[in-house]
Amino acid sequence: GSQLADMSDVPVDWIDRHQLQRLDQMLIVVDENDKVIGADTKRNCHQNENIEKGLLHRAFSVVLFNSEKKVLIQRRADTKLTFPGHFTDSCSSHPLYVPEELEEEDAVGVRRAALRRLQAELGIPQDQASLEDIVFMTRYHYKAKSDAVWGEHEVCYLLLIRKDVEISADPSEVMSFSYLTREELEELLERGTQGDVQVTPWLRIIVEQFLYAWWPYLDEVTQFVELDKIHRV
Ligand code: DMA
Ligand code: MN
Repeated sequence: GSQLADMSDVPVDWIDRHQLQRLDQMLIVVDENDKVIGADTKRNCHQNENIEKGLLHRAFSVVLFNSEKKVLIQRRADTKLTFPGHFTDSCSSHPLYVPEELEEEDAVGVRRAALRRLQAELGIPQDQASLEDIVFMTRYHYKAKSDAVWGEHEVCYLLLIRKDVEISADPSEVMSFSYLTREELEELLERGTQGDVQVTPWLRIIVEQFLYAWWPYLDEVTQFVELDKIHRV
């Protein structure tokens, strides 16, 4: 009946071509101490079947504050493979298994990857954010399912930027974005808890485990830098 007619309207390739192509990118496979042990595709790294066997990859999250000390929050595009339509941090992704992004001295490889994605996802012009603007704060190790097939299992580098930038977001990555005060972010997480909106598990981790503590001290935030620690969350 009408059920079948409705089904035929659902596009089979609901994941857009852009996201599909990105599934072949090679990510950095690490052990629980963030030591590089190999490479695997974005596709394999994000399948729960592999994650359950222990597959773990390197990732980063950028938290960008503007000069008013508001934080940039984005809503993921509906075409994202994992956590579509969820509210999340300013910009998250993965360093690739290429020499420039594998370089570990001063976390420069991860910071290069962050710059690459800030430009691609948020359209931040090259002259408005540089490697020096990106502060590596700490790492956390977490696992989270998106649905029955896809999920995350990462050692994630938490990166901080304080800068006023121009944004022209790529709609195939980002549905919308806004700058929130601490109170507004708290409210967003509460709406997430109530089930009114969807919030990525890593946004909640970042805010509850780190940002609430750092926010009052943003001008002296380097006191919270932990170069060797990996938080297990
Ligand atoms: C992956 O983010 C990284 C974290 C910290 C979850 P993502 O799914 O936004 O990556 P990408 O934009 O590369 O698809
Ligand atoms: Mn990932």
